[in-house]
Amino acid sequence: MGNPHPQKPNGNGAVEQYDAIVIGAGVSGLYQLYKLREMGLSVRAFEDAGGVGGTWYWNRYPGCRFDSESETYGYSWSKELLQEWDWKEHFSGQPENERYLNYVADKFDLRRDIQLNSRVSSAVYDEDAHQWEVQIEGGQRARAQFLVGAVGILSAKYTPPFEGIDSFEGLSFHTSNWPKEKVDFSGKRVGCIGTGATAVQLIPIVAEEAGHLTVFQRTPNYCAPCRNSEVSPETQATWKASYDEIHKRCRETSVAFRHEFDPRSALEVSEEERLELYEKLWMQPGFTKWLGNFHDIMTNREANETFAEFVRNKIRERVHDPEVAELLVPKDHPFGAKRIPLETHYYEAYNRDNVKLVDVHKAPIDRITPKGVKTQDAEYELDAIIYATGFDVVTGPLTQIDIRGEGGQSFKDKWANGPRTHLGIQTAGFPNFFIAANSAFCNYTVCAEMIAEWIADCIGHLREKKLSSIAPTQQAEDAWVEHSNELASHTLLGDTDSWFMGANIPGKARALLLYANRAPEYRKKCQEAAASGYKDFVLQ
Ligand code: N01
Repeated sequence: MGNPHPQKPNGNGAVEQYDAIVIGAGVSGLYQLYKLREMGLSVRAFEDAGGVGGTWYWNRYPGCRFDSESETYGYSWSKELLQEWDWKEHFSGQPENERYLNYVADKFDLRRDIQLNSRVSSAVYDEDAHQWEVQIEGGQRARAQFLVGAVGILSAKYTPPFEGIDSFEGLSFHTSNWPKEKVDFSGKRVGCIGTGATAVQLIPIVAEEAGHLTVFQRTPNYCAPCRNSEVSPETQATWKASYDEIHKRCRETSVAFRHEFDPRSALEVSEEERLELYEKLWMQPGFTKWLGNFHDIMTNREANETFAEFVRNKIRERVHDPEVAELLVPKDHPFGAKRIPLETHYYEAYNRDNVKLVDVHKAPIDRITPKGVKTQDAEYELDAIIYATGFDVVTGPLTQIDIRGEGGQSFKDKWANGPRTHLGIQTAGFPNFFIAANSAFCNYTVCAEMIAEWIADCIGHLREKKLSSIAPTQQAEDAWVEHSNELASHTLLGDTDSWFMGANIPGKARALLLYANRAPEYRKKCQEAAASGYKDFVLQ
């Protein structure tokens, strides 16, 4: 069953009826749509963007690429797809990633059930009918028994509410809403606000092109070399011959990457041995230096400090001006308590004559003026401002939709102090509403696939048993929140102001937004919940 004109929103007032509605056509949404359709459900995916791909549609800024190894980020669920797709780079760039997800949409004929340019504004649960009714901006309405929010965790962009922001006479961009056409910065005076993972990818490229680049940094990060390279035909062939093992490995490691923590403590080996490992890790691509490091760098401040200082010295070696280098060296938080930006020539950008680093921790941004950025001690005239200022993570993508559960309760109110779920997937009082986004600390696709499969199995169970709804019990949800907080308390994450803690948005409640357990443990808990016959859920 399908809408004959899925690209064209229907504004005629009729309410369309489906078995399931998926919000979002990114990595999670595409697979969820595929899974549910395979089970014979009529499904409609509503996607805000003008194309599929989610993150890889919106984030078109120069330098945007995976920080996961390409061979572990691609979907694992189709052997045919795995054999057909050639990754060009070890850390594939946005254009290729967007092409990949379009290829998937075409190969599995997903487009006929995806309606683009359709932003879901509200979703209301009808308790009598056990159905969700969603409204699309513009007035279109659709109903379904099951609603899946596949909206991602890093999709609600955040721009600080600087005074005067609309008065700027030059060009402005948020990195997560980057134009499709190439932006020409040549000869221009460009400002970049923010130095998170996004800015770290973008700065070296814009620095090469712009007449002048001013970087407004509030907090420096521990950035580690990405060491990206092209994939040779031999490596491609090896991957294709060993995808089963690659995916098996990803399912076994703590973080669902090919890396695994070293079981030794950083403090139990000699300094020489420690440095030898650090140098070895440093030379390797990707997150090895984080996720292949001594296990206790994430839990013990003293152990962490041994590697943090190693990274600080690497930064000092690369930046010529010692004052600039010291500004780029993080001292206020442990290594790994924020996501580690992977970089290519990031620190060298600050050795260029046309790049200036401005410390907006010391003198914060006061306002945006028609001519540029005014900090508390100077004004910077600019032709373009890039806001690399991040996202309202995990909660933002869902709370910006007016979701109403049993008794008309507001999802936004329920999540006002942080996410409240059981297993990260369902929330009490919102039956048949599933969250298909990987909010655990692990490789995005690997965990997102597992979650989409869990949701599909759960819906299959309901249909088989002829049940009309499922939602976790309040006790199960409370226990899950407590368990998540308990796990977080054994890490160094809570010590740091990061998006992991919701601390990047002024006024946002402080709570760990991701589930800090080992990926296999998380999978086991999800499997046990289903195997128990969903005993922690209310089934009707
Ligand atoms: O966002 P961020 P991001 N005045 O929140 C600054 C993923 N990702 O888009 O640190 C001045 O990390 C803010 O300063 P501070 C990845 O998971 C993946 O860079 O709050 N500055 C910070 O420097 C990543 O972690 C890839 O003091 C202000 C910056 O803006 C996540 O997305 C690539 C400010 C925001 O950094 C988010 O990264 C890119 C203000 N008022 C991103 N407000 C891959 O490689 C904010 N800032 C796959």
